[in-house]
Amino acid sequence: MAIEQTLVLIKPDGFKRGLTGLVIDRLDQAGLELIGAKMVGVTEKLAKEHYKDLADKPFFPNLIRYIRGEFHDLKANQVLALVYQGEGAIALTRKVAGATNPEQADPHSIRGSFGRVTTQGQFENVLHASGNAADAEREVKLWFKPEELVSAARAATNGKH
Ligand code: IDP
Ligand code: MG
Repeated sequence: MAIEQTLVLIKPDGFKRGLTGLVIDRLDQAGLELIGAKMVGVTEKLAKEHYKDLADKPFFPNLIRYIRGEFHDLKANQVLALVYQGEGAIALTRKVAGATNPEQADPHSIRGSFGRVTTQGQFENVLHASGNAADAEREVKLWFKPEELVSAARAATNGKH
């Protein structure tokens, strides 16, 4: 299996409910390597670009509000963006995360254990995990500069530091 990189976001519900450490721990336990991490203020532009494939869905406007922290009283810079690397990292991260709808997710997955469907029908599912290789490549580039990733930094200094 190929070494892949994948984007994980701790969504505002996960951040607000104190699940950041649990998500990182589960991904560590799965054997994934953390190669990038930063707190990000999610602008409307970034949110819409990230979710552009869902722009025609009825839940899109609320999805943009959700990822920007508007339902969780979050200030700026409160989404934690992470990049994980490893063999089959994309599918492995999706498995640890669980299915999109928390009500249908494996109860042992993060979303199955801690996600919820709100009375407005929004899926609050704790984390984002890239869906496939094309999405992962696009999303890692959208959220991180190459030099913000450990592997790139290591290559750039040629092992001298
Ligand atoms: P994913 O996050 O598992 O890849 P996507 O289909 O890419 O799922 O949808 C992105 C996000 O949009 C989901 O994580 C969830 O927060 C929200 N979402 C997806 N489908 C629905 C829906 O049918 N109702 C409400 N929210 C949804
Ligand atoms: Mg997706």
